[in-house]
Amino acid sequence: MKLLVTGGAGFIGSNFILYWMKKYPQDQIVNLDSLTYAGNLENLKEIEKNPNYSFIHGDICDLDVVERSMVGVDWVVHFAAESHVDRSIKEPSPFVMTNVIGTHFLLDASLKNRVKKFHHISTDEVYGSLNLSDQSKFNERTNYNPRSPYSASKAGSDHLVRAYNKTYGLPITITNCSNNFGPYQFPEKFIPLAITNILENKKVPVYGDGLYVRDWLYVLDHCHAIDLVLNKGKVGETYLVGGMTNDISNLEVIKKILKIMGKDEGFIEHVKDRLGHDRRYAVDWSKIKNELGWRPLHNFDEWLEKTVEWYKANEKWWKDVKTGAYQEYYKEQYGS
Ligand code: NAD
Ligand code: TDX
Repeated sequence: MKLLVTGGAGFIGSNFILYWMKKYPQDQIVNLDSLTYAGNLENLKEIEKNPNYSFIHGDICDLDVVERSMVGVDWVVHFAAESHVDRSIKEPSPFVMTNVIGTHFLLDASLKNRVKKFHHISTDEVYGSLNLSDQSKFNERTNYNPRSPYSASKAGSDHLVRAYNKTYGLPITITNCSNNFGPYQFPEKFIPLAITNILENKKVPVYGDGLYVRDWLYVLDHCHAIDLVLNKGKVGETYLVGGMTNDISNLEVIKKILKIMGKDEGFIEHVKDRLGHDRRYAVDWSKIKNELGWRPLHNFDEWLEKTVEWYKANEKWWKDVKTGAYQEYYKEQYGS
């Protein structure tokens, strides 16, 4: 089996490649990644010399590269995206280019090369925002209601993927997953930003009142869900993936991190809110549980602690990415 993984140098993509090569060592993986600020080949050091792994440095918006990457490919697993909501608010264009146009090019090439499966990695954010007072959760029948340029571009990509199935019969599956955390997450996302700031003795910026709710899932549980959908999922279907049963606010998350790291709440700094900030995400993951037997195997508190340990043990990894361009981004986003 030969897999083309797009965006395999990013957070979830690199965890997926490491997971897959351990579990299915006979498979070949081609990793197509343009190495934006979020792509880091350091994540894949332990498998870079494996003869079943190869890397193509290229953009999914470059049709020639995409065509070249598809040769002999059985399955496409599509992670490549611009993924940070705050960046999408400042500059939406790269989001539309990569997430919509890039996905479109991949779909065309997949059709032309008769790939046997195209799995698209998407997000729960396409469903919009729930109320805090509400007990409801997103499910596969929830209407799309994206509210940021990031989620709108992901919604556009989801619609294209489904359209290629309905119109041309491309064998697709989609997973819409909640917020992931774990090793190799770029430290501009909330959890790794918090951990690395505290390690640097800096305050943690919390947007607005901090009562926003996210559904958190350890990254390997997401990889396992994708594995099950690829191997057992029904063609044409969408599966929602989430990790929580009870709501947890950003303030509660940061308080847990501070407790794990032995610091007091003086590290919390409330800052200006994100524009259009989605209040609450909650995911009903009963379809993938009932149909494919998936459930999260990593407990949030335990794996949050292990994630803190990972960032402590891998200081060089995150210090190397928190350099020049990161500092500029940080200053612009949060002020000095
Ligand atoms: P990431 O930002 O860490 O990594 C994205 C990767 O894609 C990087 O390696 C980057 O270099 C690459 N890339 C970006 N533009 C590209 C292009 N034009 N051509 C080729 N490669 C390109 O993102 P992530 O957090 O690992 O997310 C991966 C996927 O999962 C995305 O599609 C995202 O929407 C989705 N997702 C993420 C989360 C989350 O919590 N992080 C949750 C649900 C879904
Ligand atoms: O400095 C911060 N302060 C803060 O309060 C940052 C960066 C975030 N936050 C808040 C905003 C959100 O309510 O924390 C929450 C999580 O923020 P992010 O880590 O930026 O994630 P989110 O916006 O929820 O989107 C993430 O989950 C779904 C990923 O980035 C997406 O790629 C994924 O699709």
